[in-house]
Amino acid sequence: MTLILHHLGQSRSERLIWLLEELNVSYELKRHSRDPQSRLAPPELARLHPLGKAPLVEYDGRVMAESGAIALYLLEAFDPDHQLHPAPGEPERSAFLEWLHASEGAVFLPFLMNTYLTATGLEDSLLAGYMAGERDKVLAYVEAHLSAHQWFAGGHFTAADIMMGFQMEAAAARGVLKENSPVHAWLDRIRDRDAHKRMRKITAPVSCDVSRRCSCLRGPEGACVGSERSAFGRCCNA
Ligand SMILES: N[C@@H](CCC(=O)N[C@@H](CS)C(=O)NCC(=O)O)C(=O)O
Repeated sequence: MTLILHHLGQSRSERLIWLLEELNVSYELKRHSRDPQSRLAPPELARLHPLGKAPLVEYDGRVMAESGAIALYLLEAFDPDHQLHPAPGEPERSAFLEWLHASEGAVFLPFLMNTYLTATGLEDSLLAGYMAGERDKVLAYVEAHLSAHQWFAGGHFTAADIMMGFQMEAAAARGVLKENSPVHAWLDRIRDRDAHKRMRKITAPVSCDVSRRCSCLRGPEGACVGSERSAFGRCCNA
């Protein structure tokens, strides 16, 4: 039975490519491109799942959405020895679960809102001020945690690091991390993993010069008309 992962360029589906690479599971990757103007997912995804977002996984006759839920599902199916997810009752289980879910919850929201508020010219609004405060609080928590622990679950690399990776790489690329932030050393550690390197090769857009940083050229409607600086500082036209 083939496992199919639907991947959208520059999206959270990177997490699941990385996880599947860590697990050494064979899978089929179906790539989808964002609409160049709206940056939304193409209609093919809405034909598979009502929310029409990525990632989506097709497996065992089912279509599943939500990166965190998919990650747990894949771990239950393909990580029987609990190499990447502490078993119930293990001491690192609670931190593993907290960070696995915080990546889409407490951590993601302020960053996402910040992007939307800036894109719509509301960066000086009351809401933007509140969200900046939430983002700083979240980052301070992440930094305190990574000052005391090598990995998000504690002493071992787990899928919680994979889930947090997408957000922390974006934070680094946007320049919101302090120079002495312990997140930098953690980023070095995750980027040193073979499966992460394979994921980066798989996700690099074809028209992307990964060594060059570009600025986004915006047209009159604010839409990107030229090379766009992606969340990871790469130059992408895809
Ligand atoms: N909470 C969901 C979020 C899914 C989501 O919003 N995916 C974005 C990509 S990062 C997407 O598909 N955006 C395109 C769209 O909304 O049309 C998850 O973790 O999978």
